Amino acid sequence: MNIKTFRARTLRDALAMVRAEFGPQAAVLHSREVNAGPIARFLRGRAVEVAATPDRSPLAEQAARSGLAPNFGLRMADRGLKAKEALPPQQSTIRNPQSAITHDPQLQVCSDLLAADVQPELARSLVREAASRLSGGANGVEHFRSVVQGVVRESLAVTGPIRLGGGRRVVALVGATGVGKTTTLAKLAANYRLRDGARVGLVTVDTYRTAAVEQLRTYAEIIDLPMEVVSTPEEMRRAVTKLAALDLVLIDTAGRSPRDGDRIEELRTLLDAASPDETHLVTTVTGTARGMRDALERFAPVRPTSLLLTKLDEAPSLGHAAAPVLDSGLPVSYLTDGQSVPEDIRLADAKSLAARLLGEEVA
Ligand SMILES: Nc1nc2c(ncn2[C@@H]2O[C@H](COP(=O)(O)OP(=O)(O)OP(=O)(O)O)[C@@H](O)[C@H]2O)c(=O)[nH]1
Ligand SMILES: [Mg+2]
Repeated sequence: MNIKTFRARTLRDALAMVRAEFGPQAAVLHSREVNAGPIARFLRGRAVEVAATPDRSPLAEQAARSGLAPNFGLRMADRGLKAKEALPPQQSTIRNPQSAITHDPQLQVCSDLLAADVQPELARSLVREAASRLSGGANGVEHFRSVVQGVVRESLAVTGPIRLGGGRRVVALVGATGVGKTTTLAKLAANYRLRDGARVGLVTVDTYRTAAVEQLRTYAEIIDLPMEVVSTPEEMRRAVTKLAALDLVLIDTAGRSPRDGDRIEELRTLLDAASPDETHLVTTVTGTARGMRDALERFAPVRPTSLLLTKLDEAPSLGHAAAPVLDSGLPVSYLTDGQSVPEDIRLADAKSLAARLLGEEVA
């Protein structure tokens, strides 16, 4: 399916662009207001984004005619696109997100993906791939949705739990400031110590903000774990050697701004001295797709082996995270969904994560 996004100051202008490019048969799959906040609107002006396709299926058209999808699947030729007629007055206020209601499985699922903030390129390739697997067509929207989910599941790797038993395991958490590294590390430490009875030690390289060291020390004391504070590669080597008899050594690091190249280099040198078996890039899903891609790119020098997604409880939808997660090529390790230690952490499960990345609510 060919889908393109058009951006203009008003919905009317965006629809005119759709029509100019795709002709009168175009179907609008999704629209949303961008710069919705007052500040963004003040700085950049109001803007509307419309995703449309020139591919019209008879079913979508039928749905549009039946009034099921008065805005989406709109056959623009019928309305002549004379602004006011093309859009009933109540549609001048666009809710965000919106999804079409059509009877065409491909259009419906695509529209739902866009409404869930899945990036248009990804939505398009998922729908295309799913359609190519169904030579006889989909048996309804839910069937098509499950095939799309299957496509995502296949390209979504998960790590499984940190496995102990083959000698001491060294696991480092890295990531931007405030994403939840220390809290997550405490959750992992508490679970491995209290639930599995593993011998766990902590190392922190959080040297230039004593408050952060104290945060980890408090957890170390509550859970009753040895903790080392290091500031140089040499100290890191010594600390890891000192904790050699343990089952699991968890390394907390100071948040680095993804833009701070020097500090990432410093972090790389420190971590190299510990030779971690696993390096989890901790990323919050409360930000934007661009922020996630940025973090992935900037932290590449520390060679993360997995992605650990935090603050799922604060994100209304994970659709925006689908493209960066899948494009990263990294398996996902854990998901966190709250501030409580040790409860709010779960092992990533490919099936439910795939569903959530496509914007579905999973209990
Ligand atoms: N809602 C929610 N909050 C979380 C989650 N994980 C961590 N937090 C909160 O996010 C804030 C920052 O957490 P930290 O663990 O200190 O983050 P950090 O990455 O160690 O931060 P720096 O060391 O400053 O880089 C704290 O208020 C945590 O309670 C989560 O899964 N959900
Ligand atoms: Mg921290």
